[in-house]
Amino acid sequence: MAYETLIVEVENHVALIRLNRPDALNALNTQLLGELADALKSTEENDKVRCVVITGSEKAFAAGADIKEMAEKTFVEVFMSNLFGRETEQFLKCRKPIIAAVSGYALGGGCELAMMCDFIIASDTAKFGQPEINLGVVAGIGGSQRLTRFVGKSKAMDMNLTGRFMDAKEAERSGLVSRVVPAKKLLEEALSAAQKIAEKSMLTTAVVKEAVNRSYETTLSEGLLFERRLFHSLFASEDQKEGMAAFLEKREPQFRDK
Ligand code: CO8
Repeated sequence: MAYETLIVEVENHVALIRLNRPDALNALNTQLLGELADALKSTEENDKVRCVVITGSEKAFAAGADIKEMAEKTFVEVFMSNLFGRETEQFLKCRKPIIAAVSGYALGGGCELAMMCDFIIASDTAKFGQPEINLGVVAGIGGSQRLTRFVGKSKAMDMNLTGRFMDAKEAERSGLVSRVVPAKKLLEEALSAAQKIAEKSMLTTAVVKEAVNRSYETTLSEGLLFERRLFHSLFASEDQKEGMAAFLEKREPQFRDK
C-alpha cells in the first residue's frame, strides 16, 4: 500500500519503514502516526516479513509530535480523540521484532517512538531529548515512563526538566541505545541486525519479546517463573528439536516457525 508520509520496502524478509516528512523533520502528525500504525499492522499480517526496521532521515529520526497540528487543540479535543493513543497501541500488539535506526534528532514523540521499538541502533549524529517542557507540556507517549526505565531517575528527570539533548555516546553509556555506528553505516548495520533476526525461528523471537517485555511489568520472581515456563514450553516446538540437533550435527539450523 502507498503512503504519503512513509516509504515502506520489503526485502529479504525485512520491512524497512522510513518516516518521510522531510519539510517538518518527520514531525509526527495524525496522518503519519495513522499510516505507521497501518504499516505495522500490514507487516504483522505479511508472512514474508520477519523483522521490521523503522528509520527517518540523516537529519531527523523525528523531531517530535507535530507542534503546528497540536498548538490550537483543546483539552476536550485531545482527550476525547485519545490523541496518539490508538496509534501507539499498535506497537504493543506487534509480535515481530522492531528495530529503530536513529540518525539526527529523536526528540519528544520521536524519542518516544524509538523507545517503543524493541531496540535502538543510533548513528553517531543522533540526539535524543524530551523537550516538551519548553512547550509547556509533559511527555505523552513514554518520555517520563519508558525513558526512566532505560536511563534511571536522575537522567530522566534531567532530560525532562531541562529539555537538554543527549548525544549518541551518552545514550549508549546510559543504556538508551544498544549500539552506535557511523552515520553512513546506520542503515547497513540495522538491516544486517534485522537480517540476523529474520533467520531465527519466529516462534522463538516472539517468545523472547514476551519474556523481555514482561520484565517491565512484573516482579523479579514472577518474571523468572514466566521465563522458565516459556523455556519449558519451547520444548513442545519442532524448532527446539531442530536447533539443538543442528548444533550437535555441526550444521546451520533450518527453522520452520513450528
Ligand atoms: N512539529 C512541527 N514542525 C516541526 C517540528 C515539530 N515537532 N520540529 C521541526 N519542525 C519544522 C519546523 O517548524 C521547520 O518548518 P518551517 O521551515 O516550515 O518553519 C522545519 O521543521 C525545520 O525545522 P527548524 O528550522 O527548526 O530546524 P533547525 O535545524 O533549526 O532545528 C530542531 C531543529 C532543534 C529539531 C527544532 O526544529 C526543534 O526544536 N523542533 C521541535 C522539537 C520539539 O520540541 N519536539 C517535541 C514536540 S512535543 C512532543 O513530541 C510531545 C509528544 C507526546 C504527545 C503525546 C500526546 C498524547
